[in-house]
Amino acid sequence: MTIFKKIIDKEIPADIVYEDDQCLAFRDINPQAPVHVLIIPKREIRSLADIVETDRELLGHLLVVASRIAAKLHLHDGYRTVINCGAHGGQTVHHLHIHLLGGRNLDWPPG
Ligand code: D5M
Repeated sequence: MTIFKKIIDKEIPADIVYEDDQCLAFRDINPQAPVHVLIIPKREIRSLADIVETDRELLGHLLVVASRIAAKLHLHDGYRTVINCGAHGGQTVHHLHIHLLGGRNLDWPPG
């Protein structure tokens, strides 16, 4: 079980900004920008490498939610969404999550 599953189950606290039956969004504990939110499916999926065709609707929903949260948090000048996958992608928590970063000018390319 990952730390994110414990957040979903409300066993440990998080600064939740959005929740519905399929997903949860909360502020990253180690923010890399003024706004740094993680959007996660409630169903346990390890990474983007583990998704299957039937996850299509859920993944689309996560992106719709990311867009809505960005608007709600006034990221009118833009923002970035990132999915780290596996060791080379820098994934440290093995529960699929979308990073939503904004509130400053973000560098490109990432390190
Ligand atoms: O990103 C995993 C992210 O998860 C990383 O930015 C820290 C964040 N994190 C880890 N534990 C917590 C808790 N308890 N609350 C909020 N955020 C957390 P990755 O893409 O896997 O490197």
